[in-house]
Amino acid sequence: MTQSPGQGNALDNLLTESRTFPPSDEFAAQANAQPALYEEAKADREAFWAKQAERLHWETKWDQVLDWSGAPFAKWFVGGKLNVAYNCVDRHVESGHGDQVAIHWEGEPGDSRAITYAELQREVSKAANALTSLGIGAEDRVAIYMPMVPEAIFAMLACARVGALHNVVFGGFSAEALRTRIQDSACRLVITTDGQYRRGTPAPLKPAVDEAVADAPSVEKVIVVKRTDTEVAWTDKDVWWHELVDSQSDQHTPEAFDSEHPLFILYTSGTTGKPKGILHTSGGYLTQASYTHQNVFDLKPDTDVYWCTADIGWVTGHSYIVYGPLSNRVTQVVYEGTPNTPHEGRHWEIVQKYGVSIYYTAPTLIRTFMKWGADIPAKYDLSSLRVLGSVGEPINPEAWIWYRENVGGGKTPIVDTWWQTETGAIMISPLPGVISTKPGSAQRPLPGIGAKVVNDEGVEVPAGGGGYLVLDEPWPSMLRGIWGDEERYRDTYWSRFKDQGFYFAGDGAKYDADGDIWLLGRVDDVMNVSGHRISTTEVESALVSHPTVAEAAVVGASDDTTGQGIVAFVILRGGAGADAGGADAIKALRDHVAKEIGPIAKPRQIMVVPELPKTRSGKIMRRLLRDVAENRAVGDVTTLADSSVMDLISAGLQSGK
Ligand code: 6R9
Repeated sequence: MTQSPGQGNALDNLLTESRTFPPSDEFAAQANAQPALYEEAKADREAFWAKQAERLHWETKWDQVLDWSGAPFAKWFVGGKLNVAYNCVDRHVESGHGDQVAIHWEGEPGDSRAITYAELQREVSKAANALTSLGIGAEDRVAIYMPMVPEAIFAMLACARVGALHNVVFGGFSAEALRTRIQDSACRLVITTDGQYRRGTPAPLKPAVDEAVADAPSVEKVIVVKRTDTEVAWTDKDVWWHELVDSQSDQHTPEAFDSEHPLFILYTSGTTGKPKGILHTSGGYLTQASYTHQNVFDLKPDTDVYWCTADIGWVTGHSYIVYGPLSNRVTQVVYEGTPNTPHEGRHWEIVQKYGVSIYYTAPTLIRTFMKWGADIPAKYDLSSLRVLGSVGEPINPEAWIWYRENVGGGKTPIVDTWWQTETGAIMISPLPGVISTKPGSAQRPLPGIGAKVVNDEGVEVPAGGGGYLVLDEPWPSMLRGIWGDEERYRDTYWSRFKDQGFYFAGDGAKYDADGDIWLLGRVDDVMNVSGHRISTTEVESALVSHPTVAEAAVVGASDDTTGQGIVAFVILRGGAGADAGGADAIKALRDHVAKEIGPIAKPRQIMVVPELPKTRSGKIMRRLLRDVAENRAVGDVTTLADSSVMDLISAGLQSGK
């Protein structure tokens, strides 16, 4: 990376990442998305979305594309009726693709199962009949607390089929987290497993359900899938999946529901302690999930093998494992386990085994792969890969390049997809085959989507300027509110730019000279050092571009002189410990950041640590690092994937002193 001559603002210097990767002629010629898509959407947005909705089967066609008269509560495809599960399963069987594999399921211990669309239809029908037999129907809420087993997907689709709302709770969450999520949406049913595999060993899961349900009187029944054959306590609410579901008829006639019929609630954390139940509905959600999946990943249902490594506990699993892909008649891999069980090449072994052609993962995992070394993917045949995706956080250019070179064979387009639980589907991303990709930038809103970077007053900033990301047009898969809390919905997303009517995403962003959008992390992660706005992500990116650094997390710690000071936590490559972080090494890193961004971004302090605190979805918990940086007692660690990490960090720092 070279530096451009001083432009006054430290941020500008990072945006000198100027490498671009145009699509090959060959890719462009066969791409689903063509440049005209942008023009078409611009000419008439509603007509564009109406055309996209035609990709689905509607029992009754809508009579109005968008009703925004009750803003900020949107109604899309008003008057239309459809069944979401029918669109994801049955219609593919009816069009003659019953024998196509829908899911290549790979269990952590090495067991596997290929599920065709015909089989998926039978499994989902049986599960839907089971729900009906328990009296579960339209508008009822069902909590799903399961590892990545096929029954989790059957359960989600069965809910959709009978019009019940699923509330999927990540299997790594605690009993307490499960209880609050069940209580808030008053679930009548919980679907779970006896246990789940965690790094090669079965761990019990049902005890957490027992604990949660003991305090959640709305729950009438608990369906338990046998996965690990772990001994479980049994209550009179419990029923085995294999006893209840397997005895049902595999025939079930789906009922068409209103386009705005609620499809699911998914809880996500906000700025307060109480998680927000994000509500999504049917027709608009499925339209955008389907459209984005087909165009952003260039899916060819007859030839591609797609793999999204997310868990169904997160929105990425909802939109890009279940609804988008299945509505597009995908053949996909679903993997139950962790990426290093039983070895660090597990993902590449799976890519090779199934000939995966589209692979979608998170930057945190890419950086972990970097840490493990390029020699690991090099041992496998990854030549089937043709599109790579990234989601969840900004991807630093170094990780992007590493991903392209070492996973994508130096040829695959990488789609950096920006979106949120709230947006339901991808909003900002390059379209492969159309846009020259640029490492580190999500680039531009998809056709049909309105997104801008604005300043404090809500005025769009010029090229080169930074500010807040807003969405200035309603979109089909937008959230329809926060479950049971209309006021919080209005406050959180619609009050910041009330006059302009913009949706406030909570992310900082910037335009580069080409007008491409760079996401700079959550606004609360933006530091202010001597009046300069510097994103934690930018400094992290600079640190990670140094050859000795494997991973970095940066926080703004309060500073008497500068307002905030930059404190960096780094993991060195090859697992080098704190002793490798001598004064010279630290100085080299500080100088490197100064060179990459500017002296203003030089960390006040750099600490070498063995691990970083991450949530179960892989997001770094900067709040905890800020506690360390500001010499406070470390706060609540219950949402960490591994709560002992903070002890490791503190111990390492003590001994390093
Ligand atoms: C899909 C998902 C949403 C937040 C979002 C932003 C960050 C997601 C990103 C990205 C930069 C990307 N984020 N994708 N930041 N580039 N490509 O992750 O949903 O869990 O709700 O998180 O994640 O900060 O606001 P969710």
